[in-house]
Amino acid sequence: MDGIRNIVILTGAGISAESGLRTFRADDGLWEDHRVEDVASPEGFRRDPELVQRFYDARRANVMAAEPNAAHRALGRLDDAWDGELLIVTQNIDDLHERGGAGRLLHMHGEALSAWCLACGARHRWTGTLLDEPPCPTCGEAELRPDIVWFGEMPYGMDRIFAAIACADLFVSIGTSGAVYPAAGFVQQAKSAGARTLELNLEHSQGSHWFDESRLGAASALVPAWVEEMLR
Ligand code: BV8
Repeated sequence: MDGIRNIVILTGAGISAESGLRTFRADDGLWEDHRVEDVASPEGFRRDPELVQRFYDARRANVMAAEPNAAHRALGRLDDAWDGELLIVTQNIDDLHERGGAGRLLHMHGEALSAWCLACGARHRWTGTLLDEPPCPTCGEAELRPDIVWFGEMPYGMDRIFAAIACADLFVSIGTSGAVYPAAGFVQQAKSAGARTLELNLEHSQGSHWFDESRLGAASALVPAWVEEMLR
């Protein structure tokens, strides 16, 4: 794709599905077992913190047991080799992009392997559990919550994301249903910034009509092929 210097890539649960991490809206999706507002909202956390801590302790254990797949590794190769601007914006809370070699990465919905202290505001890499209310390593208070952006909360890094989209030549969306905002609105912003838009997904997403091109299939096949094209 000639004339492309600045790339923004948005990823969702679909890119980690082949690593064994459940997506949200599939028949066996995460939201099948839990009402979103019960486990992924500040209100739900106030109402039943044990339910929420148990939910994310299980997600954290699943993330640590998972391995990056060919799609994560291909984006790691692109990140190494691409000498233009590149930003991978992920909605995923897993660390498979990092383990796949990506560095120019932003977790807009937080990270499973991070705990946030509500008493002192410190954030800590966390691989254990939070259900047992461990003390904060900085202030000692037992006020740690998952460092996750819940519904109704402001996503992380919005300024950096909007700035990257404003000067993007190419916007690529991988493995996302386009159901959750503000992420689902990025393709429109990219389009109005004059960027070319490409979707790589198992099926058409809710925002498919905004993309110049949609390639349907598994991320582990589509992403390495697309990266090959970009680095040719
Ligand atoms: C906010 C962390 C104010 C938790 C998550 C405008 C209109 C309507 C509603 C709103 C609006 N603006 C805001 C809202 C409210 C709300 C929202 O969007 N509600 C929806 C339900 C309508 N948004 C918010 O509350 C956001 N905050 O708005 O704050 C604000 C806004 C702007 C600026 C300032 C302030 C916060 C939302 C974040 C919530 N936290 N995650 C956790 O992970 O537990 S969202 C969570 O759900 C994910 O992070 C992700 O974002 C979303 C799930 O979507 P996907 O990742 O796409 O997964 P899904 O299962 O849906 O789809 C998978 C896709 O992959 C499918 O298409 C499938 O075909 C494909 N696939 C499957 N396998 C493969 C594959 N593709 C390729 N290969 C495969 N193998």
